[in-house]
Amino acid sequence: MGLFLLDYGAGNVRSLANSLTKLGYEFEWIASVQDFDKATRIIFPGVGAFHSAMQHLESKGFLEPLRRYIAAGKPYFGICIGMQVLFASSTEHPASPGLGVIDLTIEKFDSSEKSVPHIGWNAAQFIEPDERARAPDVVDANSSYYFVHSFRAKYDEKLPDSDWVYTTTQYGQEVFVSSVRKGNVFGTQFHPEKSGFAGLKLLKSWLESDHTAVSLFSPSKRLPRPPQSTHGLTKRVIACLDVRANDQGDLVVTKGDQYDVRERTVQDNVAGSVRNLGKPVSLAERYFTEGADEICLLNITSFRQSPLQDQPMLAVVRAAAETVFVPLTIGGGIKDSVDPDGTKRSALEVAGAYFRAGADKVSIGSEAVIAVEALRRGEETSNCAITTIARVYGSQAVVVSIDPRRSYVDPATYDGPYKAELIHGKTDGPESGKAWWYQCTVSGGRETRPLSAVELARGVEELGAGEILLNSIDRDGTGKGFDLDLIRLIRNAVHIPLVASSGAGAAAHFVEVFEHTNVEAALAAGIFHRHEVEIASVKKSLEDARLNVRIA
Ligand code: 1PR
Repeated sequence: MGLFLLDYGAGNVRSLANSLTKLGYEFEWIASVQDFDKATRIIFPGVGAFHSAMQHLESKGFLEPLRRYIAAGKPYFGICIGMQVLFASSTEHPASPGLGVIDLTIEKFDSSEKSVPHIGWNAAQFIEPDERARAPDVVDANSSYYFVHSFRAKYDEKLPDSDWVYTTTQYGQEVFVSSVRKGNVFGTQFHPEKSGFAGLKLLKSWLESDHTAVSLFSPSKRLPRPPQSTHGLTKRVIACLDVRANDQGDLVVTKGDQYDVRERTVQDNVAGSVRNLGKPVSLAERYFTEGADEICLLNITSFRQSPLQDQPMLAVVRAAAETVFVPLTIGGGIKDSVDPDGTKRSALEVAGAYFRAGADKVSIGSEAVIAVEALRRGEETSNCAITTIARVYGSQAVVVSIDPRRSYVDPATYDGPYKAELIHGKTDGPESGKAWWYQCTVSGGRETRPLSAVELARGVEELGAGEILLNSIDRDGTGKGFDLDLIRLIRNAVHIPLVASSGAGAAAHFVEVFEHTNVEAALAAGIFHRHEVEIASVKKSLEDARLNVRIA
């Protein structure tokens, strides 16, 4: 089979390549205009921004060959931006038209009633009830697929080109086009290469389907699809791996108590060796098979060296991406840096190396604090890591990891800048009479900064971050449950998705955080590493509590 992949150098295309290898398919990359003639199937795994995708196609001279390839009736499968480029235009960049195969427009989600980007696992519904009887089955309406995007084509059955719509999905109160299909052309807004076994199955069905038969299928009757009272987006359960070198120089997964990752001697509480809870790649694979919706790898001592010199971490990502087919977030050391030989590396370059290795999102910690401090001083921030990476790869690829610590004050006398953010201990609890605000830290909690977590969250949203990973140094490793006060405070401050982290000690804590705060995801480390709670039992508890989850 002349299967070719179209890559324009932005974002994680390795995961699709890994999925195809896993399925036993051989493929080539489109390298020249002539390859369009050789190809009998093309997959375009578009990632990043609509404009950069179109610009790259144009600068490489691929626009016309791609148009001709599609017009010739040869099979094309566009993923995410690879689907969006089929449309006439996108409000993401009005000056940059799309291929115009589908005469509909891509617009931004409305963020007034929900977090944007739309990140997570959602369902895809066939637009016609009898669709499966008439066309070869590619999408499975009973599966969840992984979405990560801020722009979408709103579904409107009255528009003429709506006969392209194959499935729709609901997010908040908006129903949008989650896949298109007509003749030789298929496209999904979601990422099959990141949708676990359901995604692998979809890829296999498309690769095996007889596209000449599909050409005969051109439905004309489109049904209205009014929004239902609830959408199908599931709450995500994330496993986090804190990675660092141990005293022998091996890269291990470790886990701290309030960020202290060294064993303590019982007698005199002296710091011992770095806790070793396993190997990063095999643990990541374990969490994928156990049903984690996402996996997060944090290089927790990244501040000590240049990340691009830190080859072992890139190798970990590369190896993990070969066996993990759910999203991978990589954090630690995403910043401008200088190699020992004097070579300058921009944060964008560092992030690019991780995306090419197989990461879907990068997580920025210390640099985000520095950037928001600069923003508050009124300085130029357009070149900060968050903004530059979001510009090229899309804001959905940029997570900010916040490491706040409670800063206690006397509630009777405190008159500082964070008065409006103060949390007062419950009168019947151990913190009765106390009050605190949440202070930002950098370098893994080693240094506190004069900035509150609320200010940081608002600042990073303004700079272009697409998600917040909200840790709590006070709760980390304690098993006391998530810090709901902190989570509510940040939830009310921003419109981007929020991942609650630190303190999970039982499946019930996940139920609690989802029932009492409006977060999109919750993350744990220690309980999963130590087999105290399995991911499946967390999902079961959430299901029992009638929360929407993906059962792998
Ligand atoms: O500052 O951009 O280089 O990023 C460094 C990253 O490393 C940040 O995301 C920072 O949170 C993380 N980090 C640095 N030091 C530590 C440490 O533990 N000593 N780990 C550290 C942060 C916290 C969570 C943890 C949850 C859940 N880890 O990610 O996994 O608290 O734990 P639990 O379920 O066991 O309670 P940069």
